[in-house]
Amino acid sequence: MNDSNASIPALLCNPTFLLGASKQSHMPEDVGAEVAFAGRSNVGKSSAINRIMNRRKLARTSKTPGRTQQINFFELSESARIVDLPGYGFAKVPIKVRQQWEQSILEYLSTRESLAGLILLMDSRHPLTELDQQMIARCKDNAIRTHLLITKSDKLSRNKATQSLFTVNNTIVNNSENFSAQLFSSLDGSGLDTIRSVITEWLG
Ligand SMILES: Nc1nc2c(ncn2[C@@H]2O[C@H](COP(=O)(O)OP(=O)(O)O)[C@@H](O)[C@H]2O)c(=O)[nH]1
Ligand SMILES: [Mg+2]
Repeated sequence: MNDSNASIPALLCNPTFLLGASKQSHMPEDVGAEVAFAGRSNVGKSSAINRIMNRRKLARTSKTPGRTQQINFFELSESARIVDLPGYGFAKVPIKVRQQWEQSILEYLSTRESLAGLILLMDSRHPLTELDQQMIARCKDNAIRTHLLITKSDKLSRNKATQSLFTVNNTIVNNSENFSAQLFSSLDGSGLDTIRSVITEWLG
């Protein structure tokens, strides 16, 4: 599946890299609205951001997990941004560095006024890992509207993918306010329309 820019909401058509911040004082001014992407290292955050905005190399993608260490901001308009949070749970990174990333994610989630909602990616083959559950708990603590993007669905049969979504709905979405979920694949583009609508609705 290859979509032309024509099928993309106008807001998502002209993203530009704004800056990467390793601490709060380096972040863009906390005004307007932003949608942040979070998830385990290597889950496919950068690929999803690129696919959603139909850009090959907007967010860097990597076969080497743990490369994105900063909080990366992309500008969509004067008052709307997309944020790529550092991936959590990458085992090969020294524990101190890992704790720093995790701390910066938590700080971002608990303080960022312009955060309109979080897209939390989970691997469809094994959603709701312990770290995912911890992240979901933080979203609940901070009353953050959260869309669970169950990705790499191309790696599963349709039946298995549906089961994965069912599990997530049953475990989280049906018992919690502010949560929604969908299947997605950056590879074949399935679920693109839905995720684009969620983002534009949140930013609009
Ligand atoms: N099959 C498949 N592979 C994917 C998908 N999304 C990402 N990948 C691959 O997973 C690896 C990590 O992706 P990346 O976007 O860098 O993950 P990030 O660390 O969360 O930003 C790369 O090798 C991607 O090509 C997907 O939907 N399907
Ligand atoms: Mg990345």
